[in-house]
Amino acid sequence: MNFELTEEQLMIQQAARDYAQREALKDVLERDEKAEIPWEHIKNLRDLGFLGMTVSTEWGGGGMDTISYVLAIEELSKVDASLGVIVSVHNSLACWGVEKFGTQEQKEKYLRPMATGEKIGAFLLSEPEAGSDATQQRVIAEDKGDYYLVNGTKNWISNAECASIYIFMAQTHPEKKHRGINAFIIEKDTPGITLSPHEDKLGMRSSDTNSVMFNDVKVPKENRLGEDGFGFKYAMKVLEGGRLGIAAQALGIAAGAKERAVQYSKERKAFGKLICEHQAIAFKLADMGVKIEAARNLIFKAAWLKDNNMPFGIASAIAKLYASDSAMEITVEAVQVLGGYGYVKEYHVERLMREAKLTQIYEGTSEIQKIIISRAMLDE
Ligand code: COS
Repeated sequence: MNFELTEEQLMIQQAARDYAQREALKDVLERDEKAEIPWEHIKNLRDLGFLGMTVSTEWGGGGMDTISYVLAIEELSKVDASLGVIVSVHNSLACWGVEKFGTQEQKEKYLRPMATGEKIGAFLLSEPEAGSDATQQRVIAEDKGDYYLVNGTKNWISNAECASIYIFMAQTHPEKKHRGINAFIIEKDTPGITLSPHEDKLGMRSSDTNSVMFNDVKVPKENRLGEDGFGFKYAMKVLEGGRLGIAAQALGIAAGAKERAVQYSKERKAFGKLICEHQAIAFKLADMGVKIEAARNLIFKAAWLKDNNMPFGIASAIAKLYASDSAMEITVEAVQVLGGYGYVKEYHVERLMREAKLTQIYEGTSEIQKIIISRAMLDE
């Protein structure tokens, strides 16, 4: 077992840290306030190679490993989890599945521009009545011979506005239930696709989240990903990697809050000494440090399994569950350490607390992760 990061991994970590601390931090409070898409940062992240970083060089991507990827997401999310999720959804939910299951033609047409970050991707699975129970797809893709006719609504779609390529799931054979679902890839500007205004969210406010409506959208047959009826499995496989990105995002949020709590506790005095010298505060910091270390190790293990082509779905569910629940606990405690200052925007920890909440919800709630983990245990 080797816990040392390689030189390349350290370089990527440093590049993400530098960008986050030097550039993203400057206007993060304004982005949170205005809830606007961070176009300038998206462009910069593309130029730095983070959008498409895990796609193989054969398709124009960065060819980086999953360890580098989680390190980058952690560093970005320490400062701004909205940037973390844009990078995560693009790499894990959009690029990875197309690279793994797409045809050569699909890769040439859609993966190549996503691999360089020229085009951003989004993943459309959730629907008003199909969230945790993703088998209940109501968006219909009617087989019309050489094309599919798609109708229905997707919601809670991250990157819906900033993306121009959509990977979406739809039901083709309702009688076959989840085995009738298909996955497709399509350009957002295809006639018949419209978006709702973006959601006004509690946190991750500059990451765009919208509903997407399909109204008689014609999708060519060759845009189906995988065999007929492979869509549900496609979504489940892709989410295994997505959850790892969200685990890293949660870790970043937690680590960002911990750093701020540690710093504050070394500056603030109460009862004649620094608050870090009070056991009540020091023990909170210790708990934060232990949870962060544990989360990081779970994430590294899942990433290592993925990089070594071993099954990583359960490890990724464990990492996401633990990292996101820990992020929630740690950010709440960080607000407590900062007291009144923790409750105002200028000190960042209240924003990190708002951001942490979403990591327990999207790409499979904490309860869904427990279903996955417990089923695997019972199957052993
Ligand atoms: N990889 C490949 N196939 C998988 C899979 C995985 N990780 N997980 C499940 N499947 C397959 C099963 O093998 C089964 O296939 P067959 O019927 O052909 O044997 C099929 O999918 C259905 O599996 P299962 O019966 O376990 O489905 P459930 O309805 O019980 O749901 C969970 C399984 C809970 C894991 C799934 O619904 C889930 O992940 N839900 C959360 C979805 C989510 O994350 N939503 C957020 C959207 S993105 S913001």
